[in-house]
Order: sequence, then C-alpha cells, then structure tokens
Amino acid sequence: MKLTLTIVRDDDANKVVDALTQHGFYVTRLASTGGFLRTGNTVLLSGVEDDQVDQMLQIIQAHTQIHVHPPSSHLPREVQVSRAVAFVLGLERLAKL
Ligand code: 2BA
Repeated sequence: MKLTLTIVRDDDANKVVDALTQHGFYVTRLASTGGFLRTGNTVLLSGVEDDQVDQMLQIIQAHTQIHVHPPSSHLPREVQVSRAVAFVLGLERLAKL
C-alpha cells in the first residue's frame, strides 16, 4: 500500500475531493498554508493500493488548474503554482479499529 500526501490549492480542493470519493478513494483533508506564498492550500491524505496510485494522480490532474500568482509589493515577479504536488510513501499497514 501507499500513503499519498497531495497538496492542492484551496480553490481546487472541493472538486478534487468530490472526484476522488466518487471513484471510491478515501480522503482526509488537512487545512494548510504554503510556506512561500503564505496562501491557503489543502493536503489530501489517502491510503491506497499500489496499483491505484496512477489513477488517483490522473483524477487529481484532471480536476486542478495551473495557477499564476501575480506580482505584488512583497513579491516582484509572478509565480507559477502547479496543479498539485504529490508525495507517495510506502505504507506498512492500514488498520481500522
Ligand atoms: P508555496 O510554498 O506557497 O509555493 C508556491 C509556489 O511558489 C511554488 O509552487 C513554487 O512555484 C514557488 N516557490 C515555492 N518555494 C519557492 C522557493 N523557495 N523559491 C522560489 N520559488 C518558490 P509549487 O512548487 O507548485 O508548490 C505548491 C505548494 O506545494 C507550495 O506552496 C508548498 O505548500 C507545497 N510544496 C511544493 N513543493 C514542496 C516540497 N518539496 N516540500 C513541501 N511542500 C512543497
């Protein structure tokens, strides 16, 4: 099994979670903040079978947008934010008690 931690923009989070749950994935949402832009994002935590990871990433890609953060007084250049940033980790065991 794998543990996936996927960071998406808050604006995309509802669409992504809806699509994942409709496809049978279990998802836990964690409110978070990007360290660089200091804007809200959401971490999606899921325990999945190894052969489900690619399908999950495809669903996330299909329901997110690349975002261009405009320049501001704090940041003199625009910044491109990915659709999502996903970490896929080995998971020894998932127990429901
Ligand atoms: P933020 O930290 O707010 O970063 C937003 C965007 O700013 C990044 O988009 C990247 O384009 C730029 N950026 C971030 N750190 C930078 C730096 N030190 N120097 C120059 N530009 C920088 P993404 O790379 O798509 O990241 C989106 C969000 O995903 C990030 O929000 C952060 O919350 C998370 N993230 C990305 N890479 C990560 C990593 N290696 N470890 C942990 N979290 C990560």
